[in-house]
Amino acid sequence: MAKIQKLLIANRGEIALRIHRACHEMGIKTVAVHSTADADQMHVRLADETVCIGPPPAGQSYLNIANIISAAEVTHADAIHPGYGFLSENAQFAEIVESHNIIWVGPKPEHIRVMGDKVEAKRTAAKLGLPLVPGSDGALESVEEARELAAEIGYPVLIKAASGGGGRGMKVVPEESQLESLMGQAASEAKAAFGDATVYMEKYLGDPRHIEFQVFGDGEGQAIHVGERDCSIQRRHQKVIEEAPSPVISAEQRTEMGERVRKAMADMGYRGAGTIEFLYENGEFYFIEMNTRLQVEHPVTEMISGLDLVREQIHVAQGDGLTVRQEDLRLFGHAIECRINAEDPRTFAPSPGTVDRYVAPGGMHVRVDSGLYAGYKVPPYYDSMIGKLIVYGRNRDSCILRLKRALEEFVVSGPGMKTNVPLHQDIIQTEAFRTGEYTIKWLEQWLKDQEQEQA
Ligand code: MV4
Repeated sequence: MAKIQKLLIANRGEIALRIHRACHEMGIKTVAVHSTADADQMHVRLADETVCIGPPPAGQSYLNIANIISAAEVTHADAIHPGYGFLSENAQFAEIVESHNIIWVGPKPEHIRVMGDKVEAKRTAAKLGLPLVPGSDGALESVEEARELAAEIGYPVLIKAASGGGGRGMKVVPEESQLESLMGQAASEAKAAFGDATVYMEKYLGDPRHIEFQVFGDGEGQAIHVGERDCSIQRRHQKVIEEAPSPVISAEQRTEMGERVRKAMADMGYRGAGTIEFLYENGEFYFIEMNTRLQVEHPVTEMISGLDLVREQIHVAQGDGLTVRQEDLRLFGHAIECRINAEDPRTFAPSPGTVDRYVAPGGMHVRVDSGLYAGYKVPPYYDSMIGKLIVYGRNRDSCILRLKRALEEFVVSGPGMKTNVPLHQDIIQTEAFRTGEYTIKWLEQWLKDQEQEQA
């Protein structure tokens, strides 16, 4: 298969820069597409060619399929990388890209589609031998069916939207008397939000961790896993800090579950990067979803594996297969990522503005993925993440010491601009973070406690 000569980056911000960097290291030219609000982005300045694809609202630019395909045609780009968010998990976009004989740097469209439907995803995962949360085998057809099933698995149960994900359209049902009404609410909210009222049921896990495995397939039956990440430190379904490996997973558990997800991806003929998400409670893994894209937190996996995941994606997309075999992969040390957001560290209100001072931390084992520079104007139209700080250490304790030092060096300021750097400094000092004994509920509870103390 032909080598990619020129790749169009269908994204913005730090991930667009991340993709540009991998391309230039591989001798691939880049095309940056951007909205009118993003003409001054770092990756736009660095790209070989640029095309403005529309006004600031994403619906008219980064989600505008016709404009993006046109940009690829006029620049003769032979590949498109979607990054994360925007069109990255849009199976129809993937099909359109391929139908224009442009290489899609992503999974097969049919796999994107299957995993986008949470009911189909669970069915597929079960067939592939992954452990599920006890629950309905597919969609709930009636309240009677739901009532019988809930009695069987025991309350509390959770009603989820088949087209949901990211926590939208979920209802915890504490007892039978509330089942009918909450199931109705879940279905109508799902219909309003996703145009699909399909819901399913799971046993509600009270206080699990969110642990996800990085996987990669060549699309022809070869696959690898690159260990797990712990993403339990989150607020309102937005991850705040991620780390690899998880502080609570043993080498034996990693090998065992890693081999199961690797084999699952090999058996389905999965192509490209993927993430298998589990809830983890009382020593057990429960599959919940699969993401068919590169994720924000991929650098922590890169730090402990030495693998360049974007390079790997490009290799697989152009038909060169994976650069490593499972038996050649070694995971070593510990990595932690802090998402740096332009927001008030107390209220979480977005805080866009013009950066007048920017000093990124550096030194050994410190990585900053960000397109920031002094003079850059953070636009108000997109999400507030302006960069990521990723730090490596030989073990978790040394990683945390280095992270503290790196956060001390971080300077981002501008008139009226705030960042969550102070929040990260506070979180990493806590007992729960230091010991690694946190779950998905911990951050929100800790923030509440902090507010109480301030009051
Ligand atoms: C759950 C759960 C408890 N029990 N499923 C939220 C987002 C979606 N990916 C799945 N989610 C959850 N599913 C069962 N059966 C709790 C959550 C959940 C959660 C999961 C991962 C990370 C953060 C979370 C925050 C709240 C709820």
